Amino acid sequence: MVECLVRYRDGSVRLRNPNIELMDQDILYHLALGSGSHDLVEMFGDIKFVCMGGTPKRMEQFANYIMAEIGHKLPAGTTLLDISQYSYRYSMYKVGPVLCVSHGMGIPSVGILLHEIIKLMYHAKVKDPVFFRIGTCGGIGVEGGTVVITEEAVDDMLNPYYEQHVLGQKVHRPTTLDRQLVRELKALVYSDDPYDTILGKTMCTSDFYEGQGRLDGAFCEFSEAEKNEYLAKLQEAGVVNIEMECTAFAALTHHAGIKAGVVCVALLDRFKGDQVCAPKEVLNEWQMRPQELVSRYIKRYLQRK
Ligand code: R2B
Ligand code: URA
Repeated sequence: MVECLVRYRDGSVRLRNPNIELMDQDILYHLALGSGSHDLVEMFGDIKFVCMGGTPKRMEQFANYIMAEIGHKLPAGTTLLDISQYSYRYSMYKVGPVLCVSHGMGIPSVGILLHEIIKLMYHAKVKDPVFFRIGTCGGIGVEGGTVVITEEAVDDMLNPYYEQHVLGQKVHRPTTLDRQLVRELKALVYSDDPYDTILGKTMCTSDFYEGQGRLDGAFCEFSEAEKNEYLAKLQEAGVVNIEMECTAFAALTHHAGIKAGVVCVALLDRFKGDQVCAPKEVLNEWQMRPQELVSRYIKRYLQRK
């Protein structure tokens, strides 16, 4: 029902902000794009998928990977270009219908990006885009290398909403993720994948160290026993992983009527430690796993067309 309110009948993204259409132009400052300076319909009108992940390098690598997977050819003599390079904030690559964007670390960073990417979808008249976050996380009783598809995103108080402070008021937006998308992603897990892919609750924090109960930050004022008790409490509540963006990602996409999913690979089991000590080659291989799953989804969609 909510979708009817926030999307046009043809599936194009409708902004819940009457101010934007009254503006002469809209400068998407952190993307180094603008509705006055760029033909956004021409540049982005064919987008179907927006894939976000933390680092510029990972998203460039995903862009190259998805290009090979969907058999997309760049025009002769051209190479992949970071469209937002002159923002010096985020990196963005377009591979046919797939937009690959880095979101940085944490809610403020992904939140700013989402405002501008959702407006980009609106200006470009994109229809029914699907957004994915392909990221990393800490596992709770979950081995390093395991892929987690988020069923429910909760904040660090286990609330299923994203709290933002607007004009000095607390605003709560539900972190609703598309259940069917979760099922579809799960159905794309192959029985012979050499790693586990699980579903569960993802907790989002605004800090990597104390905020995730780590003993190895610059400060720590709790014991190892207290840490483990806390993790056990999270586990009991159904939390299988912790990261730093999912509540804002889920809430803002839902508020915009956009279908979205979160797929992360665990870098360690937090019951076993706090430091990320897997070798670089292993981490690189693990980080491919969420990309593989999302790539299967994209390929299946494109094959059906
Ligand atoms: C996962 O990894 C980053 C912290 O290392 C953060 O962006 C996240 O959500
Ligand atoms: N990202 C996080 O936010 N936490 C971890 O433990 C690992 C990656």
